[in-house]
Amino acid sequence: MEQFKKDIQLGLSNVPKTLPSKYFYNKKGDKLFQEIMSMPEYYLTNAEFEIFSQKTKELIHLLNLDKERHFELIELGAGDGVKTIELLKELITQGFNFSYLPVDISANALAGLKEKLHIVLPTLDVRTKQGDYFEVLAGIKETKKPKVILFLGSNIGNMLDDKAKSFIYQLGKNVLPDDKLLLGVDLVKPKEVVLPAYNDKQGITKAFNLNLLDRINEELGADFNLDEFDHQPEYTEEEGIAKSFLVSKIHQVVTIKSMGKVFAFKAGEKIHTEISRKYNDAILNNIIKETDFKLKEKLTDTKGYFADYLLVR
Ligand code: AVJ
Repeated sequence: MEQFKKDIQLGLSNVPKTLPSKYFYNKKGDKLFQEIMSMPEYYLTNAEFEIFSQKTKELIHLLNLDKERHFELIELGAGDGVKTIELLKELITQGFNFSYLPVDISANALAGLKEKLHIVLPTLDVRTKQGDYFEVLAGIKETKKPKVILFLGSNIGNMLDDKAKSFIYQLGKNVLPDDKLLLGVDLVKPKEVVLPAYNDKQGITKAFNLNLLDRINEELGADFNLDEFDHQPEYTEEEGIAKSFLVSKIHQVVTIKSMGKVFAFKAGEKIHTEISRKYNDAILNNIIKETDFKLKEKLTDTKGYFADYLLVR
């Protein structure tokens, strides 16, 4: 709560104003994101699901795992696990000896996932881990078991490249030298495909973005009028970064009671709430160049929208 307050205070004092995208994911935000993932415009989910369901055997082959040795399959930000279940099923069918460790900040999401896995894959050893990714990884490094880390869904895309660099570097510090990383990323492509994914006709993405203000209202006692803000996505293929903004429709002043602060918004003033980075080999190579990870292989969907990169050292 205190951190939330600090981050909001800092973001709204910035010029231009910003708010951190990590705060999208409260209970309502989790639900809205689930809805986003099933919209026709949000091609990312289907594209990565296609890779996991159609190229499962190839993926397992690339991972080059030892059937005789128990390993840990760790998923950072596991969410609903729909894609991963395709992989889990095939690993079980092929007789691999492993545990699945979904890691998430949301205890809610983990409980739902565990319940689902218990029904669809009752023999699977599932050990949910709630908390910060690095804390969790540091805690399981000691097991000395071989590890495969999954970081899917282009979740890394919410980080600026410098942040992504230190994230992957940190990841490397928290696993053993032979451990593998499977990184799912959305690929750079024309705006005709990308923009609708962040600006759907039903307005779900808009509601997702506005929910941030609603959360500040509820948790910090603010009086944002959600009707007075618009949702605005931006993207150019040249830059390769989708950006989401909330735009104040009018000149207005918002009070955040628990902070004892007021913030003024000019008509047309934007709050930057999210980046969704898109990638290609060159962008990713630049990100990992100062880490000891290398791109080993990539699997893409038939449309070439999305890629799962295998990174090894
Ligand atoms: C969960 C970060 C991959 O950036 O595409 C979806 C979040 N935001 N629609 C993305 C999101 C708006 C999503 N990630």
